[in-house]
Amino acid sequence: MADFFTDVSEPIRYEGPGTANPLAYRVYDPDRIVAGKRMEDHLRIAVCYWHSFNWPGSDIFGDGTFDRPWLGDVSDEMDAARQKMDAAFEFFSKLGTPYFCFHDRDIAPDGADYRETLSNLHAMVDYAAEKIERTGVKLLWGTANLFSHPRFAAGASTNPNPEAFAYAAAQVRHALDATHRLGGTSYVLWGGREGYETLLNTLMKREADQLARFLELVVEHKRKIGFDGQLFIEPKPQEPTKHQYDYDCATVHGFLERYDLLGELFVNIEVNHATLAGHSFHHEVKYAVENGIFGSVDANRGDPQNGWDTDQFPNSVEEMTLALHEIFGAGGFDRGGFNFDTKLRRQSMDRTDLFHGHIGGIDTLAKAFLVAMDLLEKETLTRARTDRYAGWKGDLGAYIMSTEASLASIADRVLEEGIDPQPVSGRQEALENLVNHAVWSESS
Ligand code: XUL
Ligand code: CO
Repeated sequence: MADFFTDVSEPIRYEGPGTANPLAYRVYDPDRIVAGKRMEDHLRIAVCYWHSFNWPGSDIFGDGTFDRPWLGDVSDEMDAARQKMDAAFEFFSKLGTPYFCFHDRDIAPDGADYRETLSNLHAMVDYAAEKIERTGVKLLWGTANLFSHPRFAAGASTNPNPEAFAYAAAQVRHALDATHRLGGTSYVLWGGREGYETLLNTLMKREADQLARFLELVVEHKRKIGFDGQLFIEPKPQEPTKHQYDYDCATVHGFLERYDLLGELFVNIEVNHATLAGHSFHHEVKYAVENGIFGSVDANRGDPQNGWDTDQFPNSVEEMTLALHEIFGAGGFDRGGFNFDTKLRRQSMDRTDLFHGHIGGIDTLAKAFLVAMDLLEKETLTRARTDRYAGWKGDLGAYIMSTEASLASIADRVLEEGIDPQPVSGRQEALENLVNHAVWSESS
């Protein structure tokens, strides 16, 4: 089997901040022990199949620009799928990261009918199982592509046609089985078409009921096959549809609560989806962690000057640090991890650019992780937060939260005790400085 990534002959290694080698990690040091655990086991980094190996660098105005020989000759689609998988596993191994993620259609082409599609999938899952065995690269999560084919133009589970629901159910059944077989630690549901283009033709409540029924069936199947991984919903407000039902973490949380699915499904938070929803990534992570629905992360970044999903490689230590502070402050990942749902710019056409993108993103993440762990160890933000709410631990705070209190009894206490609250500083700038000091001084 010929190598595709010939500029890189060995796995990318940690060489430390002083190295001049652009194809080395300066911060990501898989074996470094942080808080009693290897960095690799904390971060659980995955490479995504779709942007890195399926996409030729095309956009809505132009053709593919990338040098991707495995996408070239598709006279035999299964041969092409095997070549693509050879390239993918070569890349995963050379990058030296532990996990990958895939959609069913990323690894196996559609057939003439569903029977053939399924047999393609099974053959490619067998091929992937061999690769996993041989390389030691593991599966973080699998998912089903329920958005590319025209049959899903009006949605998958939320489609007005129950046949589309059934087809989507069949795909998820087999994608979940494949994930289980390949030892995946979780499974993702991203509802790219689970939304509407116009309300003029949409029964919104009916579509929500269908989506909930779909999720119920997935949860039931997960139990039936003994898959002990976690199920994740990936929120995104819009794109490709005008409005998606899994808008953001709070919306997904409300939905899970309404349909009695809390504890069964968690969220996979993508940085650029958070910003499209008008939030910061930090906000989405904090909401999920504090409400018990946090699961996993799709690491990337958007461009603040445009309003679409640019899926760029993360390069802001600060943006990542604040979110990682919440994740690792709450104990880190269970079955999730950091999946690089990232794509190169269309002009980054060389195969080696794929290494540069991932190496920079992974070092950014590793640096943010070290800064977050430093902030946590020194309790810089956690102590400031606890102190700010300390009053609630006192007599008045406890009384208000107890069932003894009423609006009238609280009002009486204000009069009797002469309660006269004095405003205190929120210390925002002081805290911002402390975060910056940690970013600047963390010595990796
Ligand atoms: C789309 C997106 C997807 C999901 C998996 O914006 O993020 O690639 O991560 O379907
Ligand atoms: Co994603």
